[in-house]
Amino acid sequence: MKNFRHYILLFLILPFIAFAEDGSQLWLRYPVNSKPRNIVNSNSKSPTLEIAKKELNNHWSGQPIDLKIDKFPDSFKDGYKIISTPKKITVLAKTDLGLLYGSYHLLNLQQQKGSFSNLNIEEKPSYDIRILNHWDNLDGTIERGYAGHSLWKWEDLPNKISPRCEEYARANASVGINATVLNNVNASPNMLREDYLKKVKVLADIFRPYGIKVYLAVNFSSPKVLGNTKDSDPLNKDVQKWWKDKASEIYKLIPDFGGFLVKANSEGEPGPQDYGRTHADGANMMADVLKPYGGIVMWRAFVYSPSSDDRAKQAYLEFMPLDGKFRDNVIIQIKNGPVDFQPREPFHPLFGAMKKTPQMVEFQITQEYLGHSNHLVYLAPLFKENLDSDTYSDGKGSTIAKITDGTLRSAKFTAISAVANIGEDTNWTGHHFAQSNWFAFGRLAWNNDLTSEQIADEWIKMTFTNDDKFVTPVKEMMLTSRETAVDYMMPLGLHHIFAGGHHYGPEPWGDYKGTRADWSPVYYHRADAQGLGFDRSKTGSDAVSQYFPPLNEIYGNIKTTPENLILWFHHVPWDYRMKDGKTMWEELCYKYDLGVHEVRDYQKLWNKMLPYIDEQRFSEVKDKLKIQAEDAVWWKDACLLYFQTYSNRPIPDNIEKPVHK
Ligand code: GCW
Repeated sequence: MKNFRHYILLFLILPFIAFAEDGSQLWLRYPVNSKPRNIVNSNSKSPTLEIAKKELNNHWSGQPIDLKIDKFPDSFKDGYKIISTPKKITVLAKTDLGLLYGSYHLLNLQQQKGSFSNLNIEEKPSYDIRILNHWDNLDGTIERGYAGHSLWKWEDLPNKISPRCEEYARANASVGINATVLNNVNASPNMLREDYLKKVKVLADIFRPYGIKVYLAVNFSSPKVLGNTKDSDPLNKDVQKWWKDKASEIYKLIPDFGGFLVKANSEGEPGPQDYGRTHADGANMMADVLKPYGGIVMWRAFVYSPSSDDRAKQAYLEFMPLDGKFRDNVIIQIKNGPVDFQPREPFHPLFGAMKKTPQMVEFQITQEYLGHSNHLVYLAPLFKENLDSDTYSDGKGSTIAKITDGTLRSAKFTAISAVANIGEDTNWTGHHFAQSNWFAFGRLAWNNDLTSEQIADEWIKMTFTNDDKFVTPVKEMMLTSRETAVDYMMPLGLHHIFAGGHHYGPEPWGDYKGTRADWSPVYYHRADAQGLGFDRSKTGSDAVSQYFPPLNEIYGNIKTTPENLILWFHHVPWDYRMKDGKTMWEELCYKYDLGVHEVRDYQKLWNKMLPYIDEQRFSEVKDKLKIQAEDAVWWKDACLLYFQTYSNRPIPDNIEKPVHK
């Protein structure tokens, strides 16, 4: 009898479990066939193909599908073709993974209510390696993670495996992400201990059928710490042997291991410079041990020091002399901007400048500097702004996209990376809309020609609804949201005026000159009685000279610098006339105020959306928007009241007066 009651209870709650609207399903809300169909034919058999078949048999409601391996040139990579008639669909690819990607393409189209009777699609990825960087620590915490603890339960592995690991792989495969760095670039040497490698192997085995290769961030001092070598000098034979043996140990466990990501001589991490060696000496030593197995080294260019006159210049100064000195399985991983994932930065001047060294972009999906998981900020416009930036390195049209995807310079392999925003929160990313940033990175890594709008459109339809009354306004909100965040945080090229080490709220008054001048907000905004902004022109730090002509001239001249970067490159007088006739001070007030109003508009817009979606996600987003609106006012008040102590000018009358004192 008791059992019977349990059954009744289960029956009653089942629909709620199946349709839980807590965001855990991400964009993978494919309809479930009441029983699996048998609609897929294929001339190949592999765990990857089995996944493709299962997905289609469970979720596809259209015509029968043939999945076929076919002959394509090597350049087709993980690409696929989809051809259809009203009676049948054929997916063709060079590899099983290509067929899996083609299958997800169909399911995604179905979600967007596309038509399938006359398809003629050909897709191939822009980049070979489409990689997430997790900043996950071995103790389960995540550096700059705002969605709970790490998905990797190191203490449970290798014996107990969370089902979320496979769900993670599936979500990534559905957007074409094919690689992951499991651990923080501030890497613990323990990551390379034998017991941890056995745990890593288990994850690699789960990810493999989904086409995802595992990489590890490694600590440069690992040989000394783990192997008791005298030092970790890359030219020390014992050190080289230690790495060689370690590589062999790794590849025995994980034959398709991807390689190493290295943060060296950056923010206190060890590196080759500790022994008077260069980044190239360090990177090449690792590249040599990985080479026999096909592994690569992603060597980060994120370096700066308190002694530098302008942090934005240092990576260029350190890396340019090394151009052409790296092995061919090394790629330099460069943050999109020269300082640090700010709401807006110009592109990093190293892009295009190292002509003999492959380069890849590092974006940050986790919103370290964009309101953590509290603010709705859709990042595709930021990613696109960077990828579409023309560096002029090889003449007009030398965009970062073309430099990094091999179009402009032939490359042995190409890659693109981003710091993940994923954690064990039910909805994976903390904010429901932060899922769109994971999705957007994957989509752009697959096709860097897509527009932010296309990606938002896909994501909204897959994640929420196809109803135009929802799609159109919400898309508009997403597309403007990055500029809105810039407006209420750091308009006109202001940067790094965040509070403390957490980088959440404003602290333009922050002055850590006694300890680290280069972490002080005052170092970046340089407000004084004359004006505001960092002079990086010839009269200042001359960072502009690191850009190719004509950009060095354009950025070097206050008149031609785009106004959205004017305070990045110039110390601008408070009464300087902006293009719209306002003074710089008035423009600053106006931008902060605009940001606040924009968030309030999002609140009003969102309030009307309940009829189109579920109550749970509606109210969770609503609550987050409330925080964002309050934070926007906090930013505006803090920054305007502080800068006013230098400008000595009134806040214009048509602008909402600070509510804070
Ligand atoms: O953005 C800064 C972060 C650090 C981070 C570092 C880096 C992993 O504040 O937390 O460390 O950059 O990218 O190495």
